[in-house]
Amino acid sequence: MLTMKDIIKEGHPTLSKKAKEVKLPLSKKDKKTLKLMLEFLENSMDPEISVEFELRAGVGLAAPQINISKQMLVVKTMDEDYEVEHLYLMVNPKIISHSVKKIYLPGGEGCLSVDREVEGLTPRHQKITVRTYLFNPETEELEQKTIKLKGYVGIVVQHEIDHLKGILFVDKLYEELADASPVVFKEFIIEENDQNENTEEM
Ligand code: UDB
Ligand code: ZN
Repeated sequence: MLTMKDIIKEGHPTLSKKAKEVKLPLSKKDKKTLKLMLEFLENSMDPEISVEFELRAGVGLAAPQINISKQMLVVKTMDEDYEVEHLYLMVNPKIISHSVKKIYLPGGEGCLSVDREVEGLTPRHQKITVRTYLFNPETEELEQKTIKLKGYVGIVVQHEIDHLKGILFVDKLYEELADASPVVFKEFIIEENDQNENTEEM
């Protein structure tokens, strides 16, 4: 299994390099890497395993972060309404179009490869269209797809694709973003209106 020791940190040259395109069909090793990356995200979200191995709760991981300079990434997260789970094991992803409108995480981003508190906001496209191969870890099938993503999940995918280009979120920090909107999470709204706590509708 992967632990935080396997994740390289800011300053490591691999994090600043453009990752290489993956040759298809996928090798056994590349399939193994994708599955290991998914297992890390799952372990990091498991209440017991994450505590035992001191894993930070990860929503996305790119292969360069485990010092494999190839265009592979895994994302596993909910959308901002906690309604749909998004699971993507991407190979050779490319953003083929995006909205002009920008968004950002109001608390700023973090990164599994950045071990310090960083202040500042990172602008992201509100909507992206990604042309990619998607790997199914159960069937081991690889399928070329074009997927449209928006909001929080779109931010996570843009953060991971940046890793494939050798870019860290700390390279794109702004004190304020006048031309972008904050992503609003459902949970945050409920907490701010505590007279409505525990109401089912809304
Ligand atoms: C993360 N996790 O995995 F909304 F249960 C971040 C870290 C850096 C804080 C571990 C995260 O945001 N977890 C999270 C978020 C929730 C609910 C929840 C857990 N990444 C991935 C990364 O570094 N990939 O390279 C950083 C994110 C910041 C913006 C997008 C990715
Ligand atoms: Zn990151």
